[in-house]
Amino acid sequence: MPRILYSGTKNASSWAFRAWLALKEANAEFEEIVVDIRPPQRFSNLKKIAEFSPPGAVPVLVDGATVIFDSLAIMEYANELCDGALLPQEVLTRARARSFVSWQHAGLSSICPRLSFESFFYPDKRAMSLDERHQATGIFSVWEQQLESSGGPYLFGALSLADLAMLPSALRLTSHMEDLKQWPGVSAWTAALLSRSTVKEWLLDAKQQPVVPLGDYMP
Ligand SMILES: N[C@@H](CCC(=O)N[C@@H](CS)C(=O)NCC(=O)O)C(=O)O
Repeated sequence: MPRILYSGTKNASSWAFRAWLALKEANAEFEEIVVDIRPPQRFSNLKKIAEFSPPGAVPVLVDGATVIFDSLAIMEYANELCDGALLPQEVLTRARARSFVSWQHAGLSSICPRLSFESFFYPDKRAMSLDERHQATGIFSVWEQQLESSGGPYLFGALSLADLAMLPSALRLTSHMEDLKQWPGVSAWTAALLSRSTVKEWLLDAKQQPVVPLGDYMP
């Protein structure tokens, strides 16, 4: 039975991006159906998703007769499909990697809704407020320390779900900073992620989509 990922508009759905990336990096075969989540069609499209998936949101993976909803569940399933290759093998390191995934899944910081995933694709970026800059630099310091302790190139050495979960936030936060001189590890980490063929494939498509404006982008 086929495996179908109901994904989202590529320059608007960071949750779909995470699930899609995990499946691709696990070398899992799947068909993709992109659900247009831009208003106004967003509402009718998501209503159709709600007919088979309780949250009525994307991403959703339909694997045979099983509906797997929520990006985190799909990412964990992708990891199992590749025999755990997307999480560290050592139990404590694995728990720590899951902390990063959970931190992101729980919202990471109040900066994320204000600098949405869509804003990464805006040709003109607004300046961050002092509070946003403070929050962003706090997150950068955590990434920098983690990269230092693992030795890189990814948060836990080899690529893991932690990198895939954090990538959309890393893109929007780094793209709003003038430079990353203070965070050489973060700079190398984002470059390593951006050079992966899976990431390139999603972003190439995302950059071809019409920009999705959000009214609350300007402070
Ligand atoms: N916790 C969910 C969040 C999914 C989510 O919010 N998806 C957005 C698109 S990126 C959506 O479909 N929103 C519709 C809604 O919330 O009604 C996940 O990780 O999959």
